Amino acid sequence: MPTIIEPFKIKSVEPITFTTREERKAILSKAFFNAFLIKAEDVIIDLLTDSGTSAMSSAQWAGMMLGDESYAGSRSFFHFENTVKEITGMPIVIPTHQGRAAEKILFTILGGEGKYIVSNTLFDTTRANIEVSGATGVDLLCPEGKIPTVPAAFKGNMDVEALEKFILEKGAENIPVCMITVTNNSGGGQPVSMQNIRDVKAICIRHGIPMYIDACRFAENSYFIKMREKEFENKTIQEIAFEMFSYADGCTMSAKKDAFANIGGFIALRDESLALQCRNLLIIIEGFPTYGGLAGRDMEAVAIGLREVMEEQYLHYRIRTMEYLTEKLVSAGVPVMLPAGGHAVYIDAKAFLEHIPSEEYPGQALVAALYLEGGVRAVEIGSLMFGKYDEQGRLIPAMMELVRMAIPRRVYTQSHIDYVAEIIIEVYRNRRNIKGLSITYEAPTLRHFTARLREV
Ligand code: P61
Repeated sequence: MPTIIEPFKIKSVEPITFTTREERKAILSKAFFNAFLIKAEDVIIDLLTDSGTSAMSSAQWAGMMLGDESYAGSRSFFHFENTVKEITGMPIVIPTHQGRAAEKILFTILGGEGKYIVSNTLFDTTRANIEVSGATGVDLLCPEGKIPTVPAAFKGNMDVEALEKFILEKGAENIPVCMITVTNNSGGGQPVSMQNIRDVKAICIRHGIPMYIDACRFAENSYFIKMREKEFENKTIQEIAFEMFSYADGCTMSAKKDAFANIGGFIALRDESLALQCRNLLIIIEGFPTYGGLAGRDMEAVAIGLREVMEEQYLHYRIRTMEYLTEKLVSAGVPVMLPAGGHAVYIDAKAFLEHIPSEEYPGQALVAALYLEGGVRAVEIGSLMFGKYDEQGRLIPAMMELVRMAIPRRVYTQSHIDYVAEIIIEVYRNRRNIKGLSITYEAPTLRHFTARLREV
């Protein structure tokens, strides 16, 4: 089979600045071993996130010029609204400036003390918005999703038995929403099957609980369904996505992922009275309902990107990138999440750095080592991001200690990916020399963004 090539040509480029190891050593300690505190200019390959980092297409850039910046009733809003309606089948579309604003609005209304929001796995901003409302976020991931190195087709699935049990235990009246994250970002970018979505929906209907989708990576999830669920092999991505959304009462989306936009998001809904409450809050914290914190040009970019992302040639290349990097790492013995996820490659830092306990943040130690070795910036998804303390102040570690290398969409070429593999493999060879870290400063919520650490 011929090489699967990038399905685009490069029209505009951005230079990479190179640093030496000595320089990176100083940069790392100035940034308190926190990759979020490193200047982007000091990064060679930036795999911190696939969020807002996509290269836009020439069609999107052209759309930006056509953006209608009217305060009310902008033409760009109707383009945006119609596109979301067509893809999701949902009649109500509320624009927000990014995903967490959609979450903030939804959970301010639906959350609150004594409530539980159940999920396969909530991403950190979703969880934070739920917890800020006073509600509790509950992850009910299928057992196979919790073992990084054992492959399975749909490791993002929700544990339906656990869901049923949880509802009976806490009472459906205390569970305002069940939210499925597609793909499951915190659990390795793993997909959720259509069958699982149907099963979860059936339970939700039985108990009168609305089901929502966190749709950031809906197209990547749809592609996995096409590849792995026989029933869908001849369906288009549009058809699969439409069916997925057909089971949902609503969704939130950060358009910074699968819409190839640098900013943007939305809530899509079916319930008019909930929409009214959402819009009232939107006006206070985001903006008028026909722009919700976005410029007209941003809404154009999102509308165009939402269609581009469903092109199969693109998704084929996109998913292949993750597989390609995963294969290289596996052949060198590096412990990675299997199978490859949709937007990122996840290293199992617990297995990579067996000598570093969770209390010394092996994921973050590996993030620091990757930067030092080759200027590659990754993100920890482990006990720094999700760890909590018990009453004695001891760390309650996260379920997994992962390091995510998120691949920005349409940004890096195969040689960049080859370089990343070489750096990881070199770090793996010298892994015994890596030291654990301890926290010297942390914020009360989402501490990983601003935490300061030092070597133990
Ligand atoms: C990411 F280090 N994700 O993956 P917003 N749901 C889901 C997301 O993946 C997500 C949001 C909601 C990011 C950005 C990010 O601690 C971090 O548009 C499944 O970013 O508000 C975002 O969408 C929120 C990186 C967010 C982080 C928080 O890289």
